[in-house]
Order: sequence, then structure tokens, then C-alpha cells
Amino acid sequence: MQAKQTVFDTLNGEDINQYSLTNTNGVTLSCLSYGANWYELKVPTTNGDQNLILNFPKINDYVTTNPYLNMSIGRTAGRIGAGKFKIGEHEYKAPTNESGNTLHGGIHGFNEINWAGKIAANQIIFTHTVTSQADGFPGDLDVTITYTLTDDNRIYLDYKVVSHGETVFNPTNHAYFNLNHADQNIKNLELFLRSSQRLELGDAKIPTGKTLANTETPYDFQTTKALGAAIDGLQDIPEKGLDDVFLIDQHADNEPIAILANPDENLRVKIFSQRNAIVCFTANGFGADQPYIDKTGQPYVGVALESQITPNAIFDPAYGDLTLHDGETKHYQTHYLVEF
Ligand code: FUC
Repeated sequence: MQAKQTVFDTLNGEDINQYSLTNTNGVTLSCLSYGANWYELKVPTTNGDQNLILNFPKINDYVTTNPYLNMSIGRTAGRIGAGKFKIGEHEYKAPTNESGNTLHGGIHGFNEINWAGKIAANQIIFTHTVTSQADGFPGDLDVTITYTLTDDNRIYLDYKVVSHGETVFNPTNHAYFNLNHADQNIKNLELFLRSSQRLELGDAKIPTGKTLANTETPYDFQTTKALGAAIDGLQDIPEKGLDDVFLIDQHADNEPIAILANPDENLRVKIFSQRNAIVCFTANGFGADQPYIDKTGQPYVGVALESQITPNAIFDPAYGDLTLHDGETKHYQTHYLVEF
């Protein structure tokens, strides 16, 4: 394993560090301290080294054009209606940041933190104490986010926390994949999702508490199909593409929950997780103001596949438990297998 640490850029007078690991097969994983961001996933192909995830050249591009791009997301992925939730009998209201609701951890989420980082063997390790004072959620959280690269081309993302006081926790990573060498969108890529149902979403995409069947709809990826086929079938809805919470069906630990493939370039990313949902978002409204490296900013420039607990667990325990109590520890893991 080769390792390298450099200064990527500066923001508000602070260094933004870049940490890189390269395995024995020439796969490079790199991360930025800002947002504990997943910056690169480079694989050696016949077209040269190919980065399978979107990225920008400067840190300010993230801040001003796309603040969640490949960021660590927390404390809670997705939307909390009016920012309101209950833990036991206590009612809380987190600060809101999107149409009166709380999206992706609210006003100062994990994506806005310049994390303390280091490399240890085949891991990039980020730590930060997220305080109630900073983000307006109850309780302080000691958070460790670890990216691990193995010689069998797997990337493990681990989220470990210790809670001081009661709070809610449902982290994810917001990497956008584009497995095309050329500057083109993701409509040609094929997707499998182990999901027969998705959440019904109401006003401002807040979960209503109901579910909808995916089978034989544009949302049906139980048999692999091109993303373009789904996107073309969704042109009459406001999103004009996918931006949905898919419930994961029962499966064994070694079975992927999602597979994204470029059959023409023989590239595949398989995603493994024990959590009960994955959000699939096809970058529907993205525009030319976003200066991606090697890709033109446009709708469908990438696809985000965000493994998490269904966001409606915030009000319905039947969908999972997002709460942490004082002194509690929690560990979530998602891993990605790259085939090339
Ligand atoms: C996804 C979507 C949202 C949003 C965001 C950046 O999780 O569900 O609609 O655009 O990420």
C-alpha cells in the first residue's frame, strides 16, 4: 500500500488536506479533510487511470456549487419534516435548511466540517466532535469516519460514534459515480437495486409513512437495467429522474444491495450494507455552473447511491432506530467492491 498526504487547498485560512492510498493493483482511494470527502476512486483501465466518482478542482467549487458532492453526511441523512423529532417523551427541533425542513444534518452538517485526518496502514481516518452548539441537534457526538482500501479492491466506510447525551444518528456518504471514461452522462450505465418497495414522498420530499411497489415501474431495478430507461420514463414528474428512498429486501451479508455497471468498459461497483435503505439520486437538476474534472456539469452527470436507514425511522420505529442515548456507541459500515 502506498500512502500520501498533501495540502489540497485552503478554506477560511485552514489547510484542506488530501490523503491518498494506492493498493497493489493500482487502485487509488483519496479523501479530503473537508467534509471527510471521498475525492477519488481511480482504477487502471485500458483508457488509463479512470476516476469513477465526480470531483472538483478547488474546495470553493464544493462550497459554492454543490455542498454535498461526495461528502460524509450526518448526523442524519435525508429529510426531517420541520426538523422535528421525538426521543422518548422529549420533543426536539433541529435547525432547518431546506424549505422549512432539515436536510442532510441541517445547517452545519458533517459536510461543512474540516475533519482531523491521518493515514494509518491501509486506512484514512477522520475524527471530530460534533457539538450541539454547532449544529443544533441535541447531544454531542465523538465521530470517527474511516475509509479502508484493501488489496482485493474493496473500500470500507465505517462510521463509529460515542454519544454524549441523547441524539439521532443516520450517516451516509454522498458519492456520485460515473463509470464512463468519456465526458457523458450516466444514462448508459446499468443498475441493479435489491428493492421491491420505495418510500412514498410527499411535499418537499418528506416521507409520508407509506410505501409504494417498484415492480414493473420505472423504479424497478430488481432486474438490471439502464438508468436512462428509468430516467426517460420519469420525464413527466417534477424531478425528471430518480431521487428516491429504496427499501432493501432481505438478503445475505455477502449479497450486494446495489450494482452499478458500465458493460461497455467492463467496470462495476458493488455496494454491500446491512442497513435497510438506499437513496438513488440521478443528479437531475445539475447544471453547467458545476466545474467537474473531466465531466461537463449537466443533468444526470452522476448517480449517488446512499446507503442508510430509511429516513422515516425518525417518526416510525418499525423502520429502524436512529436514536442514541447518553454514553451509547454505534457502528455502521458500507463497503464497495470495484471490478475492472
Ligand atoms: C439527495 C437527494 C436530495 C438532494 C441531495 C443533494 O440525497 O435526496 O434531493 O438533492 O441529495
